Amino acid sequence: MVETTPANVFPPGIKPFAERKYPGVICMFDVDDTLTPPRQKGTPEMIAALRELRDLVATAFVGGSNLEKITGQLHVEGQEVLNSFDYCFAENGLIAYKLGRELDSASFIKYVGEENYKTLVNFILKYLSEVDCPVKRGTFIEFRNGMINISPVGRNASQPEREAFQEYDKIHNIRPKMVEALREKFAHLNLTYSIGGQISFDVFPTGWDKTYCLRHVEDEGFKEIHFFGDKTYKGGNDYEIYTDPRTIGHSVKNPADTLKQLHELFLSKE
Ligand code: M1P
Repeated sequence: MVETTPANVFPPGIKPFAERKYPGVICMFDVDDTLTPPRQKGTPEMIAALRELRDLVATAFVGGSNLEKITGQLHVEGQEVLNSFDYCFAENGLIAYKLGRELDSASFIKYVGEENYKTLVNFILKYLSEVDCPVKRGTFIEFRNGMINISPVGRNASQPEREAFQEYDKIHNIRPKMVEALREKFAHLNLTYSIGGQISFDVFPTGWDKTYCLRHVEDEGFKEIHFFGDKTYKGGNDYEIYTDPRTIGHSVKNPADTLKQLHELFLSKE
């Protein structure tokens, strides 16, 4: 059931934002290659650091993936991911939780309409049938709430198959070429194409990038919104939120670098 949060109801043991060491500060994190290796689980060290951080500032993750994948990556035994962060944002914030309660969201299919969507899917499937890559697996289009995700190799690819595709794509530019074709053919739909991972790209209405999640934290009046991400370069899926005037952007190389920067900024100041 979708509920809006009329008031802050903090779970037992979680301090209200105003009682944390840095009230008015929130740290938001991309997931893949910022908190965890791509599509893999976070280390115990990272999970412990995030728990410690939550005592000092408000915390959030903002991933492009769907909620199931992200919670799988951040899950630790005996701890519900939705209760481990103050805000949880999947699909760029189109799926949103605050203090474990689901917030209202918009939908990709309602935005584009069924007829346009069918035309888009048919074009994509035809295009992919003519693309060559080292192997092909299943689930070439993943339909999500706030976006679709398109993968030429297929989302069922194993880890070695993912890596092989990524290397192949660096040489053959399968994804950039496909994005160009879609951009040209579907200009009227006002969509954004974002290559955020190893084997796929996301497609969503323009403006529904990671800055979308910022509307969910507006009512708290945070004075500093720190965002940490690895794909902060133009064209990367962290670029818009990293450069947004409402955030203080931190570009990281990998999860180890995120930990290093967190220690410099907040944790070692304890
Ligand atoms: O979080 C970054 C991206 O992670 C996945 O990409 P890939 O499977 O290509 O590595 C996807 O979930 C994608 O939507 C997401 O943006």
